[in-house]
Amino acid sequence: MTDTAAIGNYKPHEREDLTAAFDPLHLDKISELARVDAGERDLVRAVAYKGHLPFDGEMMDLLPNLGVIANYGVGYDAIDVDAATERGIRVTNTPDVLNDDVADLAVAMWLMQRREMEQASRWAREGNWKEKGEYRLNTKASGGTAGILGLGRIGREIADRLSAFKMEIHYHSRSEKDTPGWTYHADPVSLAGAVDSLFIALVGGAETENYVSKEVIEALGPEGVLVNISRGTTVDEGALLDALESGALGGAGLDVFRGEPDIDPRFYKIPSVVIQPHQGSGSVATRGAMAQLQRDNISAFLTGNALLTPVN
Ligand code: 8YV
Repeated sequence: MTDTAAIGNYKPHEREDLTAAFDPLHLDKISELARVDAGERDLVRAVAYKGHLPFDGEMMDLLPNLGVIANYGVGYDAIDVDAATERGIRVTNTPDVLNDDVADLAVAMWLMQRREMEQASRWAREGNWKEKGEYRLNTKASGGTAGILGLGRIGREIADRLSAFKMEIHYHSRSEKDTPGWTYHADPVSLAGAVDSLFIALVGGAETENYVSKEVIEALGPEGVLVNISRGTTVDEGALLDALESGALGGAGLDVFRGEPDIDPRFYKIPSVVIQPHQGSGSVATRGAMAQLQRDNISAFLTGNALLTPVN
């Protein structure tokens, strides 16, 4: 019997660390909660949550003594925070520790797409270099104009990296920031029209659903590239696929998709798209830091101390 539940697709070593810290009840999916004995559910005060399946008020009501949901991840769009707040449940996330990895992956996908690195690598492995000579010419990456959609912590890390690539930085955010030399745009279409590379670093959830609309994609245009490391829900994916297939958009680097991992198979057939399996934060070091921060938030709650990274 335990006061903690670990819910989600944890890796074996993460499970072991959670077991050593809290000896929690382990569930792979939130839907399994309903099958847990009510007496056992009544004891749960803390949930270590991982994954993107919705954790809504109905699920929270299955845990009448729940006090904290500690999310493994900076994005907590899977958790209904309003429902949690109404029930007096605290929510925490894992900000900052993943900024470097996610920004690195954004820039890497951008370079891969512009320089056709995936195709060029395959082409060399298939023996074409020796047989046919030089690989075909492709698109220069450095020295252009970059747009950052959502200038939060990760957006800034991307912009800082792109500055080192001699890019002119433009951005759109909820408010104008104190960023000398960077150009603010009051709306996303204006931003997309001013740049050749657009990086999406928005929060997920209802407020940003389809924020990258058909108009934004069209404004980016046939020479443009769209990079998304936030959430698939931020993009009108049907419009994105249509634009990529017709050449109305030059290319994309995508780490996130609607319905992932069961993504739209149309993506697999488009050579101008770099696909990554939502691995932005996926280095050993960063995932270790995220898991540690999640456990530290739970420990703080259970010992009556201030939460380290509260959301509500
Ligand atoms: C996931 C993420 O948490 O932090 C986020 O918001 O999307 C990722 O780091 C990770 O894939 C585990 O689900």
